[in-house]
Amino acid sequence: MLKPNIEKILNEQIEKEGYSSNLYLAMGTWAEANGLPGVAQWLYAQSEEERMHMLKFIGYIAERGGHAIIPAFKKPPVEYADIYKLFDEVLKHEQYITESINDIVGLTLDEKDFSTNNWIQWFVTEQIEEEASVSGIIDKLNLMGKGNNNLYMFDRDIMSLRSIDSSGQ
Ligand code: OFO
Repeated sequence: MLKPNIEKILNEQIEKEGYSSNLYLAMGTWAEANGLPGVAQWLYAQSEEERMHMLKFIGYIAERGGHAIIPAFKKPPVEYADIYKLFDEVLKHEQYITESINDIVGLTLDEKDFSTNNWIQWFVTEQIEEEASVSGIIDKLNLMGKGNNNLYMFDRDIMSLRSIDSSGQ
């Protein structure tokens, strides 16, 4: 059985992962509306991955005899100043998620819940990869500069990085 405060923090993470999924979906529709189909595809794949993360939390809570609660999700932003601002927001959001995963790790240690501590390690590794991948995209954007031609190239390039049928792993 999960201790109540562990179940609570895992349930809070369901909301964060589900919001992440909706956030990237909304960012994807912005990218599509602004002529960036490659960026949109990357964001839609990212959104799928976040949904898989949410499902992992739901599955784990159930497996440990808890009750996973599906919350209401707040509406993500609709507009972005430009693609640079959008990816800055993606990075900031991933850093926020990393902090919340670290808070879960901290609580599992305080509570000596070594099973959950072991389980959550997958997310610790995942966050390192996600932050590195978004930082890499921001570096590329900065390297390319702000011209429209460069943005077209960037959009083509990012399309090759991810596809919508990502496994979510
Ligand atoms: Fe992108 O983060 Fe989930 O965990």
